[in-house]
Amino acid sequence: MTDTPQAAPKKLRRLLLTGATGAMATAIRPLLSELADTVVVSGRREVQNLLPHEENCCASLDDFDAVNAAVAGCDGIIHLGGYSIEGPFRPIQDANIQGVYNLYEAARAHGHPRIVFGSSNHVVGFYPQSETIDAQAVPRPDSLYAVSKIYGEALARMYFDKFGQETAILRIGSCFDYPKSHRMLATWLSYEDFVSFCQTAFHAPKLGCPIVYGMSNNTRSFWDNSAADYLGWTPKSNSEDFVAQVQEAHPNPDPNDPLNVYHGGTFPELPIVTETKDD
Ligand code: 15L
Repeated sequence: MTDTPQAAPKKLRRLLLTGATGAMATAIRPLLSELADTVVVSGRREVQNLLPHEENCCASLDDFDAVNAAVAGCDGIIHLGGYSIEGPFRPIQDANIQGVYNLYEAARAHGHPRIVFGSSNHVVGFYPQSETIDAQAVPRPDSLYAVSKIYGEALARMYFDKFGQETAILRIGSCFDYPKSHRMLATWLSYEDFVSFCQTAFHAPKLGCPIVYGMSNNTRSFWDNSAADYLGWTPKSNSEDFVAQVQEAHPNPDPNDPLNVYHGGTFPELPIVTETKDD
């Protein structure tokens, strides 16, 4: 019996990773050599310890010229840049409103490379964990940060409808090395599954502009991704492998703790931050 030769996984030529100095990007960077020959790592600061497949490109998202230069020549973009937690409005506005507009304008100027837009589960953060929702559910943002992500999702949709710019909108759950709470047994997304999602998004025959919840193949979940089955993404990790570890760390979860009440965990209870350090 002869082995059937396996087709080599498809690769991009030049992939842009924004937010490259952030924790999630730092964790996935080594895996991105599977996706592209060259990865342009972009953030406000230079990335230290460049890997052999990487090139540095400093760009603050609110600086169009810098973003435009980073996007030039790329055939795919993973957008993890921006303000990724709740905070004062001004920096959220600079990075997640102006910045995302700059990114889409640059993509329009450079041939519409496919984009994986890192949105957040917090756009539906006010839903109770007792309710399972799909991508059609009306957003219930739990923070200014989440509202800015809804803007990004809407912008992606508008660029798709107007210009055919394809984007995979990934409402990332909790992308860490392992689930750290009972909530994360539902929201956890492994690094490997994130990267396999990007691979799928870049090479699906037809991408469109789907909204997908960024979670692994968790047995427990409060999100339904069946509308995106056409993409053929099959996440492989399952948080169930970490149940004992989570239970040991958090033996008696309080059912009234917001962490165990809302999809967004503690975010619904966070205050509005009205001041920045510059004020
Ligand atoms: C997010 O959107 C944050 O960027 C991340 O720090 C986590 O809080 C994550 O959501 C989560 O909900 O676990």
